[in-house]
Amino acid sequence: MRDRGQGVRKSFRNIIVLTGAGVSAESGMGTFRDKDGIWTQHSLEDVATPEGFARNPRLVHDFYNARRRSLREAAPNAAHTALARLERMAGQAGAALLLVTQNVDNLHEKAGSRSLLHMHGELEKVMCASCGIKGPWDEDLFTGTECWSCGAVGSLRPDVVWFGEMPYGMDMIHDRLSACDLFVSIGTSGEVYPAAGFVEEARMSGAHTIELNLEPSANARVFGEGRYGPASQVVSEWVEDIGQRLRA
Ligand code: BV8
Repeated sequence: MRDRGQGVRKSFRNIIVLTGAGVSAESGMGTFRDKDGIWTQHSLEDVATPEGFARNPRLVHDFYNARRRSLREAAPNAAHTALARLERMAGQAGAALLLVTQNVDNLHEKAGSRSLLHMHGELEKVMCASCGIKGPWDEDLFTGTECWSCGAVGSLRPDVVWFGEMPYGMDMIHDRLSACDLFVSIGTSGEVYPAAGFVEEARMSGAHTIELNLEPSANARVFGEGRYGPASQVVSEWVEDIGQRLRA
């Protein structure tokens, strides 16, 4: 397909979108490393590691119960709805799109995204450390809560990936990164691995890489393109642009 005077216009066939806490900031969900962020109020080691959970499960349950409760009031913002729109436009254009989120909230689902992978797990899911069962959970969790399957007491934990634990879906993510021609990172500081390394993998596959963030992230210089400002604005504008290229 030829651009008007800008050489061959590439319409994208394999799109990967990575999101972080910044995409949910305007929905009232806290980010981690911004001023007054979650990690300024809680010690990451105490509430987001297996060791912290073993040391003080009550503290960890209180931390996640508060975030699960705040999720009930949260609604998707324009960035979430724009990404759900992008998924539909990509489908109509015969392009594949995978949305990988580091977020444990359910705002992408609420906005209509379906091709979605929660690599750090989900706030509204729990798993039993005794029998391994996993399931939906949208109320408070306590050290005395009994597993509905094996009856163990105190073995239920949030189904989220803590530091030192293997993120979910890594095989699929690496497969898709090796074939992607467009990689977009939205609302993440680029401080947490392996997610922060995805842009390098995408570049190695020859993908066009873009960062959409409030401000340049730790690995901003690795991206081919950057657009900065609140996600509700920057993501919506970018989806409009890409939508035209997909329809071309
Ligand atoms: C792994 C859980 C290996 C749920 C999270 C030593 C020991 C062990 C591991 C390590 C180590 N050193 C390094 C590591 C690796 C470690 C790591 O990267 N540590 C960092 C801190 C250095 N990673 C891990 O441990 C990972 N696992 O490596 O396993 C392994 C191998 C084999 C076998 C077993 C294991 C697991 C990492 C996952 C940890 N869990 N969350 C929860 O409570 O949420 S991470 C946590 O950080 C969240 O998931 C969050 O999504 C993630 C990343 O943060 P961001 O989303 O980027 O949020 P942040 O606040 O940082 O930034 C927000 C951005 O938004 C900013 O840029 C801001 O400008 C922007 N923004 C703000 N407002 C807006 C906006 N943008 C747009 N619009 C706005 N309005």
